[in-house]
Amino acid sequence: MAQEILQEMSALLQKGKAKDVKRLAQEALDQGIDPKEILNEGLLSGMMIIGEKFKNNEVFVPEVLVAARAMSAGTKILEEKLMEAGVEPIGRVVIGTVKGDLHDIGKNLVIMMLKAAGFEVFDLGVDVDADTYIDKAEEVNADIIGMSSLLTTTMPAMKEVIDAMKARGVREKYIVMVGGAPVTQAYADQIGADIYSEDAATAAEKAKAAVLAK
Ligand code: B1M
Repeated sequence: MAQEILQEMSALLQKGKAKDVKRLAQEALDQGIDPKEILNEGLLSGMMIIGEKFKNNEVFVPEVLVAARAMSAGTKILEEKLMEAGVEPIGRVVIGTVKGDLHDIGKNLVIMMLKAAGFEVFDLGVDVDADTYIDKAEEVNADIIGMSSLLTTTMPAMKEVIDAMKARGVREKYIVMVGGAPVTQAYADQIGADIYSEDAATAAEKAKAAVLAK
């Protein structure tokens, strides 16, 4: 019975049916299913499938965004119960698109995959300057600072953040993760970032591996 409702939830999430996912999440809670099981088997499992399909070009941005909305709808229903159940995040990520850059679709996909992987995520939005990243990371005791850049002209802003971290003496406190269409592993190495990934699913995998290895 529990497996049936969770499988249905996962399938509906993959189709982006937010209202149905929300309804089933409530039904599952009402049936007494553990919120952690609902999160893992009903929501995250569906999102991971979408993430893999996106990586393999089997689905595209619109499908991922509607699935993300459906996941948020389900997660909201579970949030309170999950807090009560004491589900600890695996780590905290402060993330934003760098100064001068307004592109946020890719960043939002990365956020979704990070949440799906169990991270607590603090989204700073777009056009984020160095001090804002660092101040927030200090405030929430983050593990990772994530930066997205879509323009060749804004890529240097990533290095400015790393330089500001060094100047404030906090570079070693945080794992620095970078990405965005023009960013490459070579560029990430050049500016001294810790993690580069070319897509959202890999970003979440690498982030998880990095905090677990910490
Ligand atoms: Co812009 N734009 N844009 N744009 N735009 C590009 C990036 C461009 C390549 C288009 C082109 O000319 N072919 C070009 C950049 C050229 C360059 O620098 N080499 C460009 C330009 C020039 C501009 C403007 C300057 C145009 C103008 O005004 N003359 C302007 C700049 C505004 C600014 O930022 N200051 C501009 C504006 C815009 C819109 C506002 C219209 C809109 C953005 C809407 C929004 O984001 N809310 C827009 C869009 C949509 C694009 C394109 C078409 C699509 C970008 C996108 O969302 N891709 C883009 C062309 C293209 O890429 N084909 C383009 C889908 C997204 C899922 O992929 O963001 O790469 P992506 O994210 C991936 C990975 O990169 C990775 O994971 C994601 C998912 O797999 N990833 C990370 C991303 N961030 C990561 C962070 C990580 C890890 C992985 O760790 C922290």
